[in-house]
Amino acid sequence: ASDSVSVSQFPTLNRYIMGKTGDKELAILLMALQLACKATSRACNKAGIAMLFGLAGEVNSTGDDQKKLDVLSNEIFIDALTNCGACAVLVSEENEDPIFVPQEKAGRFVVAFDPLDGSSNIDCNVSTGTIFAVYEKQHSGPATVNDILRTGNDITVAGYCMYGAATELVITFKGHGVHRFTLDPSLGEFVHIQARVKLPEGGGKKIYSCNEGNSRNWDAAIKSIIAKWKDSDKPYAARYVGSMVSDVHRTILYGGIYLYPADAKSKHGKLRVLYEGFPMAFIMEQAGGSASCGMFKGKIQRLLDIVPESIHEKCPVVIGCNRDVDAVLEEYKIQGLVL
Ligand code: P6P
Repeated sequence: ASDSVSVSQFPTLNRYIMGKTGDKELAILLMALQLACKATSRACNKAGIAMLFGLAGEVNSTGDDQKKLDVLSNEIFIDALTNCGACAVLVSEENEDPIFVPQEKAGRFVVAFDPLDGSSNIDCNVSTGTIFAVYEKQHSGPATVNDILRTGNDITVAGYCMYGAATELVITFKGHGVHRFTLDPSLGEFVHIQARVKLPEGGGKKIYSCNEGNSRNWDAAIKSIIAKWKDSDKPYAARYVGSMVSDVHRTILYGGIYLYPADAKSKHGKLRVLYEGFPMAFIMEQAGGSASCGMFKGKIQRLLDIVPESIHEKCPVVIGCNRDVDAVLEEYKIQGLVL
Protein backbone atom coordinates (compact mmCIF):
# COMPACT_ATOMS: atom_id res chain seq x y z
CA ALA A 1 0.00 0.00 0.00
CA SER A 2 1.24 3.54 -0.60
CA ASP A 3 2.51 5.59 2.32
CA SER A 4 0.17 8.46 1.61
CA VAL A 5 -3.24 8.19 3.28
CA SER A 6 -6.16 10.57 3.50
CA VAL A 7 -7.69 11.45 6.87
CA SER A 8 -11.02 9.92 5.84
CA GLN A 9 -9.26 6.53 5.86
CA PHE A 10 -8.43 6.97 9.55
CA PRO A 11 -4.72 6.33 8.95
CA THR A 12 -4.22 4.41 12.17
CA LEU A 13 -1.19 2.36 13.06
CA ASN A 14 -3.20 -0.85 12.73
CA ARG A 15 -4.19 0.11 9.16
CA TYR A 16 -0.56 0.88 8.39
CA ILE A 17 0.75 -2.43 9.76
CA MET A 18 -1.84 -4.53 7.93
CA GLY A 19 -1.28 -2.52 4.76
CA LYS A 20 2.50 -2.93 4.93
CA THR A 21 2.93 -6.37 6.41
CA GLY A 22 -0.43 -8.17 6.48
CA ASP A 23 0.91 -9.74 9.66
CA LYS A 24 -2.06 -10.11 12.02
CA GLU A 25 0.01 -11.26 14.99
CA LEU A 26 2.33 -8.29 14.60
CA ALA A 27 -0.74 -6.04 14.40
CA ILE A 28 -1.99 -7.57 17.67
CA LEU A 29 1.39 -6.99 19.31
CA LEU A 30 1.47 -3.35 18.25
CA MET A 31 -2.12 -2.84 19.40
CA ALA A 32 -1.02 -4.04 22.85
CA LEU A 33 1.95 -1.66 22.74
CA GLN A 34 -0.30 1.21 21.67
CA LEU A 35 -2.74 0.47 24.50
CA ALA A 36 0.10 0.55 27.03
CA CYS A 37 1.44 3.80 25.56
CA LYS A 38 -2.03 5.40 25.77
CA ALA A 39 -2.49 4.26 29.36
CA THR A 40 0.97 5.51 30.30
CA SER A 41 0.31 8.85 28.61
CA ARG A 42 -2.92 9.19 30.58
CA ALA A 43 -1.17 8.31 33.84
CA CYS A 44 1.55 10.89 33.21
CA ASN A 45 -1.07 13.55 32.44
CA LYS A 46 -3.06 12.75 35.59
CA ALA A 47 -0.16 12.14 37.98
CA GLY A 48 0.01 15.68 39.28
CA ILE A 49 -3.71 15.94 39.86
CA ALA A 50 -3.89 12.53 41.49
CA MET A 51 -1.05 13.33 43.86
CA LEU A 52 -2.20 16.90 44.44
CA PHE A 53 -5.74 16.02 45.49
CA GLY A 54 -5.04 12.54 46.74
CA LEU A 55 -7.58 11.37 44.16
CA ALA A 56 -7.82 7.69 43.52
CA GLY A 57 -6.14 8.48 40.18
CA GLU A 58 -4.27 5.30 39.33
CA VAL A 59 -5.26 3.61 42.59
CA ASN A 60 -6.87 0.27 41.77
CA SER A 61 -10.05 -1.19 43.32
CA THR A 62 -8.12 -2.72 46.23
CA GLY A 63 -6.90 0.78 47.11
CA ASP A 64 -3.22 0.13 46.40
CA ASP A 65 -1.11 3.17 47.15
CA GLN A 66 -0.38 5.57 44.33
CA LYS A 67 2.38 3.86 42.40
CA LYS A 68 5.42 5.69 41.12
CA LEU A 69 4.78 6.22 37.43
CA ASP A 70 7.67 4.08 36.25
CA VAL A 71 6.39 1.15 38.34
CA LEU A 72 2.85 1.77 37.11
CA SER A 73 3.85 2.04 33.44
CA ASN A 74 5.93 -1.12 33.78
CA GLU A 75 2.92 -3.03 35.10
CA ILE A 76 0.79 -1.62 32.28
CA PHE A 77 3.25 -2.80 29.61
CA ILE A 78 3.80 -6.23 31.16
CA ASP A 79 0.04 -6.78 31.49
CA ALA A 80 -0.71 -5.67 27.92
CA LEU A 81 2.13 -7.69 26.37
CA THR A 82 1.74 -10.92 28.36
CA ASN A 83 -2.01 -11.01 27.62
CA CYS A 84 -2.02 -10.09 23.92
CA GLY A 85 -1.10 -13.61 22.74
CA ALA A 86 1.76 -12.40 20.50
CA CYS A 87 4.72 -12.39 22.92
CA ALA A 88 6.88 -15.19 24.28
CA VAL A 89 9.37 -13.35 26.49
CA LEU A 90 9.80 -9.77 27.71
CA VAL A 91 12.77 -7.81 29.05
CA SER A 92 11.96 -4.66 30.98
CA GLU A 93 14.34 -2.05 32.37
CA GLU A 94 12.35 -2.37 35.61
CA ASN A 95 12.70 -6.17 35.97
CA GLU A 96 15.94 -7.92 36.93
CA ASP A 97 14.94 -11.13 35.12
CA PRO A 98 13.23 -11.84 31.79
CA ILE A 99 9.44 -12.32 31.96
CA PHE A 100 8.42 -15.57 30.26
CA VAL A 101 4.82 -15.65 28.99
CA PRO A 102 2.92 -18.84 29.91
CA GLN A 103 2.92 -21.22 26.94
CA GLU A 104 -0.87 -21.02 26.51
CA LYS A 105 -0.65 -17.24 25.98
CA ALA A 106 2.69 -17.15 24.16
CA GLY A 107 3.24 -15.90 20.62
CA ARG A 108 6.22 -15.56 18.30
CA PHE A 109 7.55 -12.13 19.34
CA VAL A 110 10.12 -11.05 21.92
CA VAL A 111 10.03 -7.48 23.31
CA ALA A 112 12.66 -5.45 25.19
CA PHE A 113 11.37 -2.18 26.60
CA ASP A 114 12.00 0.72 28.94
CA PRO A 115 8.47 1.62 30.03
CA LEU A 116 9.20 5.17 31.17
CA ASP A 117 12.69 6.26 30.21
CA GLY A 118 13.76 9.54 31.80
CA SER A 119 11.09 9.15 34.50
CA SER A 120 13.16 11.29 36.88
CA ASN A 121 11.93 14.20 34.73
CA ILE A 122 8.25 13.50 35.45
CA ASP A 123 8.04 15.53 38.67
CA CYS A 124 9.07 18.71 36.84
CA ASN A 125 6.81 17.95 33.85
CA VAL A 126 9.67 17.44 31.41
CA SER A 127 8.90 15.03 28.55
CA THR A 128 9.67 11.32 28.97
CA GLY A 129 9.14 8.25 26.81
CA THR A 130 8.81 4.52 26.27
CA ILE A 131 11.44 2.78 24.16
CA PHE A 132 11.01 -0.73 22.69
CA ALA A 133 12.55 -3.26 20.33
CA VAL A 134 10.77 -6.33 18.91
CA TYR A 135 12.41 -9.54 17.65
CA GLU A 136 10.91 -12.74 16.29
CA LYS A 137 11.72 -16.10 17.85
CA GLN A 138 13.65 -18.19 15.33
CA HIS A 139 12.25 -21.51 16.62
CA SER A 140 8.89 -22.97 17.67
CA GLY A 141 9.96 -24.15 21.13
CA PRO A 142 9.55 -22.35 24.47
CA ALA A 143 11.34 -18.99 24.65
CA THR A 144 14.70 -18.68 26.38
CA VAL A 145 16.86 -15.66 27.18
CA ASN A 146 18.85 -16.46 24.04
CA ASP A 147 15.86 -15.30 21.99
CA ILE A 148 16.76 -11.78 23.05
CA LEU A 149 20.54 -11.87 23.56
CA ARG A 150 21.07 -11.24 19.85
CA THR A 151 22.67 -8.64 17.61
CA GLY A 152 20.61 -5.51 17.05
CA ASN A 153 20.58 -6.36 13.36
CA ASP A 154 17.90 -8.98 14.16
CA ILE A 155 15.36 -6.36 15.26
CA THR A 156 12.02 -6.61 13.41
CA VAL A 157 10.37 -3.45 14.80
CA ALA A 158 11.78 -0.66 16.98
CA GLY A 159 10.06 2.41 18.31
CA TYR A 160 9.52 4.96 21.01
CA CYS A 161 6.56 6.85 22.38
CA MET A 162 7.22 10.41 23.52
CA TYR A 163 4.98 11.81 26.27
CA GLY A 164 5.43 15.47 25.45
CA ALA A 165 3.20 18.32 24.29
CA ALA A 166 1.70 15.63 22.07
CA THR A 167 1.91 11.89 22.63
CA GLU A 168 3.80 10.68 19.58
CA LEU A 169 4.74 7.16 18.53
CA VAL A 170 7.71 6.75 16.19
CA ILE A 171 7.93 3.28 14.67
CA THR A 172 10.34 1.59 12.30
CA PHE A 173 9.68 -1.74 10.62
CA LYS A 174 12.79 -3.29 9.08
CA GLY A 175 12.84 -2.17 5.46
CA HIS A 176 9.85 0.15 5.72
CA GLY A 177 11.50 3.30 7.11
CA VAL A 178 10.57 5.49 10.06
CA HIS A 179 6.95 6.61 10.59
CA ARG A 180 5.36 9.11 12.98
CA PHE A 181 1.95 8.60 14.60
CA THR A 182 0.35 11.17 16.92
CA LEU A 183 -2.29 10.23 19.48
CA ASP A 184 -5.65 11.80 18.73
CA PRO A 185 -7.21 11.70 22.22
CA SER A 186 -10.70 12.22 20.78
CA LEU A 187 -10.31 8.98 18.79
CA GLY A 188 -7.96 7.18 21.15
CA GLU A 189 -5.96 6.26 18.05
CA PHE A 190 -2.42 6.94 16.90
CA VAL A 191 -2.84 8.67 13.53
CA HIS A 192 -0.16 8.53 10.79
CA ILE A 193 1.29 12.04 10.43
CA GLN A 194 4.56 11.46 8.57
CA ALA A 195 5.89 8.60 6.43
CA ARG A 196 9.54 7.61 5.83
CA VAL A 197 11.03 10.24 8.14
CA LYS A 198 14.63 11.08 7.24
CA LEU A 199 17.23 13.24 8.99
CA PRO A 200 17.70 16.59 7.22
CA GLU A 201 19.94 16.52 4.15
CA GLY A 202 23.55 17.32 5.05
CA GLY A 203 22.99 16.67 8.74
CA GLY A 204 20.65 19.56 9.54
CA LYS A 205 21.07 21.88 12.49
CA LYS A 206 24.45 21.95 14.23
CA ILE A 207 23.31 20.64 17.59
CA TYR A 208 25.18 18.38 19.99
CA SER A 209 23.34 16.72 22.84
CA CYS A 210 25.23 15.26 25.80
CA ASN A 211 25.71 15.66 29.54
CA GLU A 212 28.79 17.92 29.69
CA GLY A 213 28.90 17.33 33.42
CA ASN A 214 30.75 14.13 32.53
CA SER A 215 33.27 15.86 30.28
CA ARG A 216 36.31 15.57 32.57
CA ASN A 217 35.99 11.77 32.36
CA TRP A 218 35.61 11.59 28.57
CA ASP A 219 38.39 10.22 26.36
CA ALA A 220 40.56 12.61 24.30
CA ALA A 221 38.55 12.16 21.10
CA ILE A 222 35.17 13.08 22.64
CA LYS A 223 36.70 16.01 24.54
CA SER A 224 38.37 17.25 21.37
CA ILE A 225 35.42 16.98 18.98
CA ILE A 226 33.03 18.73 21.40
CA ALA A 227 35.60 21.51 21.86
CA LYS A 228 35.93 21.84 18.07
CA TRP A 229 32.16 22.12 17.65
CA LYS A 230 32.09 24.83 20.30
CA ASP A 231 35.03 26.75 18.81
CA SER A 232 33.98 26.50 15.15
CA ASP A 233 33.12 29.64 13.13
CA LYS A 234 29.43 28.86 13.53
CA PRO A 235 29.47 27.11 16.91
CA TYR A 236 27.13 24.20 17.53
CA ALA A 237 24.19 24.69 19.85
CA ALA A 238 24.02 22.53 23.00
CA ARG A 239 20.62 20.93 23.62
CA TYR A 240 20.15 18.34 26.37
CA VAL A 241 16.78 17.41 27.86
CA GLY A 242 18.11 14.47 29.84
CA SER A 243 15.36 12.25 28.39
CA MET A 244 16.77 10.04 25.64
CA VAL A 245 13.47 9.91 23.73
CA SER A 246 13.24 13.72 23.62
CA ASP A 247 16.89 14.22 22.67
CA VAL A 248 16.81 11.51 19.98
CA HIS A 249 13.46 12.69 18.57
CA ARG A 250 14.83 16.22 18.16
CA THR A 251 18.01 14.83 16.56
CA ILE A 252 16.01 12.88 13.97
CA LEU A 253 13.77 15.84 13.10
CA TYR A 254 16.27 18.72 13.33
CA GLY A 255 19.66 17.01 12.82
CA GLY A 256 22.82 16.97 14.91
CA ILE A 257 24.05 14.29 17.30
CA TYR A 258 23.20 12.68 20.67
CA LEU A 259 26.01 11.21 22.71
CA TYR A 260 26.30 9.25 25.91
CA PRO A 261 29.94 8.12 25.58
CA ALA A 262 31.93 5.76 27.72
CA ASP A 263 34.09 7.56 30.26
CA ALA A 264 36.81 6.84 32.81
CA LYS A 265 34.17 6.05 35.46
CA SER A 266 31.74 4.11 33.27
CA LYS A 267 33.72 2.08 30.74
CA HIS A 268 30.49 0.96 29.01
CA GLY A 269 28.68 4.28 29.34
CA LYS A 270 25.32 4.55 31.08
CA LEU A 271 22.66 3.51 28.56
CA ARG A 272 21.36 -0.04 28.21
CA VAL A 273 21.86 -2.00 25.00
CA LEU A 274 18.57 -3.85 24.66
CA TYR A 275 16.01 -1.11 25.35
CA GLU A 276 17.91 2.15 24.79
CA GLY A 277 20.93 1.69 22.51
CA PHE A 278 19.58 -0.90 20.07
CA PRO A 279 16.10 0.56 19.39
CA MET A 280 17.43 4.10 18.98
CA ALA A 281 20.31 2.91 16.79
CA PHE A 282 17.92 0.91 14.59
CA ILE A 283 15.62 3.92 14.15
CA MET A 284 18.50 6.35 13.54
CA GLU A 285 19.99 4.17 10.79
CA GLN A 286 16.58 3.66 9.14
CA ALA A 287 16.20 7.48 9.20
CA GLY A 288 19.43 7.79 7.21
CA GLY A 289 21.72 8.52 10.16
CA SER A 290 24.50 6.59 11.94
CA ALA A 291 24.72 4.75 15.23
CA SER A 292 28.09 3.96 16.78
CA CYS A 293 29.47 3.22 20.24
CA GLY A 294 32.56 5.22 19.38
CA MET A 295 35.52 3.47 21.00
CA PHE A 296 34.17 0.40 22.83
CA LYS A 297 36.18 -2.57 24.14
CA GLY A 298 39.26 -1.33 22.26
CA LYS A 299 37.71 -0.72 18.82
CA ILE A 300 35.32 1.53 16.97
CA GLN A 301 32.05 -0.38 17.16
CA ARG A 302 28.81 0.00 15.15
CA LEU A 303 26.13 -0.15 17.83
CA LEU A 304 23.78 -2.69 16.20
CA ASP A 305 26.64 -5.17 15.74
CA ILE A 306 26.96 -5.72 19.49
CA VAL A 307 25.88 -9.15 20.75
CA PRO A 308 24.81 -8.57 24.38
CA GLU A 309 25.73 -11.25 26.93
CA SER A 310 23.29 -10.09 29.61
CA ILE A 311 19.92 -8.39 29.38
CA HIS A 312 20.84 -5.16 31.23
CA GLU A 313 24.26 -4.69 29.62
CA LYS A 314 25.34 -1.11 28.84
CA CYS A 315 27.03 0.44 25.83
CA PRO A 316 28.29 3.88 24.82
CA VAL A 317 25.94 5.70 22.39
CA VAL A 318 27.01 8.09 19.61
CA ILE A 319 24.05 8.48 17.26
CA GLY A 320 22.82 11.12 14.84
CA CYS A 321 23.48 12.54 11.39
CA ASN A 322 26.32 11.05 9.34
CA ARG A 323 28.11 14.44 9.28
CA ASP A 324 28.51 14.51 13.06
CA VAL A 325 28.95 10.81 13.85
CA ASP A 326 31.63 10.61 11.13
CA ALA A 327 33.35 13.63 12.73
CA VAL A 328 33.51 11.78 16.06
CA LEU A 329 34.95 8.64 14.46
CA GLU A 330 37.47 10.74 12.48
CA GLU A 331 38.53 12.41 15.73
CA TYR A 332 39.50 9.02 17.17
CA LYS A 333 41.92 8.68 14.24
CA ILE A 334 43.20 12.26 14.64
CA GLN A 335 43.84 11.58 18.32
CA GLY A 336 45.73 8.41 17.42
CA LEU A 337 43.25 6.26 19.35
CA VAL A 338 42.44 4.03 16.38
CA LEU A 339 45.18 1.61 15.30
P1 P6P B 1 22.29 11.77 32.79
C1 P6P B 1 17.44 8.78 31.71
O1 P6P B 1 17.82 8.36 33.00
C2 P6P B 1 18.45 8.21 30.73
O2 P6P B 1 18.41 6.81 30.77
C3 P6P B 1 18.18 8.73 29.32
O3 P6P B 1 16.83 8.91 29.08
C4 P6P B 1 18.93 10.05 29.32
O4 P6P B 1 19.37 10.42 28.03
C5 P6P B 1 20.13 9.78 30.24
O5 P6P B 1 19.76 8.67 31.07
C6 P6P B 1 20.42 10.96 31.14
O6 P6P B 1 21.53 10.61 31.94
O7 P6P B 1 23.50 11.07 33.37
O8 P6P B 1 22.69 12.85 31.82
O9 P6P B 1 21.29 12.25 33.82
